Amino acid sequence: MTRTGWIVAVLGITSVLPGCTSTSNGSVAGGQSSTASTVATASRAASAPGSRFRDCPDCPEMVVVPPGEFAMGFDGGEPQRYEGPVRRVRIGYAFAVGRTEVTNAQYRRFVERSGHRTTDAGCEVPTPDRRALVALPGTSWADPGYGRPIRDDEPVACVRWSDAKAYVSWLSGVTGRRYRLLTEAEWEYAARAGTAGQHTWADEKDACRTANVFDRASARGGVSTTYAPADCDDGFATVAPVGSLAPNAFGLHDMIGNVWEWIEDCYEMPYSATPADGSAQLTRGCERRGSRGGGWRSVISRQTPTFRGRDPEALTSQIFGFRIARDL
Ligand SMILES: [Ca+2]
Repeated sequence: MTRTGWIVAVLGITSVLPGCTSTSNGSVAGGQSSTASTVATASRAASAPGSRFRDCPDCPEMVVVPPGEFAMGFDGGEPQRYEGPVRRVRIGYAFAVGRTEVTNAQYRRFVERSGHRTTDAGCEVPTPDRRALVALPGTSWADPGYGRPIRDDEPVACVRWSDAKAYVSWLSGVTGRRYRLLTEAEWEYAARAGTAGQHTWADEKDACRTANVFDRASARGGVSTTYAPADCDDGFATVAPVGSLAPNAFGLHDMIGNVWEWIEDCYEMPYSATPADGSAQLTRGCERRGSRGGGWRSVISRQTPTFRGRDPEALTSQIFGFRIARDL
């Protein structure tokens, strides 16, 4: 695991944020002025790596991620799931990434205010013998089949790719800012936060410091699967409230683990003419969309920055949610 110098440089940066954007401690910076000087100041502050902001009191908290270059992918992977070839990607712009996955409270607000219609097809959960997945009638984002009520601060789950797209479209409308899903390259860049190689940790025993995975806590809590738990203990048997574990070097929580995160790209394997500038691949393999990062019930070998989930847009799964990005 290696880190580049500029990542060290962004750590610990705090900022005063622009206009009526609220800061991470909940206060409101600036007044109502719209003078040119205020806007310029705002523009500089908003692009400082590590800055946190919200575009409204109820909006997801965002973190500014710096431009950079990285080696994307891994020269290996499961059969039929090659994660390479490793390719150089240069993201020449700063952008903002949700500090956490989108929460149940945030998603509920969207549904209530927009009137968005969600699916009633049932959410995919494991069968009792854990050997298959079925859409369980009556389950939905409001009841993902945990056997208990959801918490507001848990990541929303059981959302389709199209639900995630509807959310960012709605949020863009209410804030006047361009919210969107992360591209596959942006997601991997943000998840790596300067780390290189197949994993974001040097040793599996360290995975649970930053990632809620299928682990000893899961086994202790009665979650059974057909694979062995990770050799660590994150303290959460199932889904965890967002931000419960340590952030990565960009200040982002749960990039690995907790819930899988829908991304913008269509799934093409292996990478071929995939853009190398951070933009999305939207022309090939669009019968499936990408999902990244693993989840609380997933095998540890898939909890990497390079493993590439691929699923139909209409899939709803108990372990699938999303994270958002915003242009600066
Ligand atoms: Ca866990």
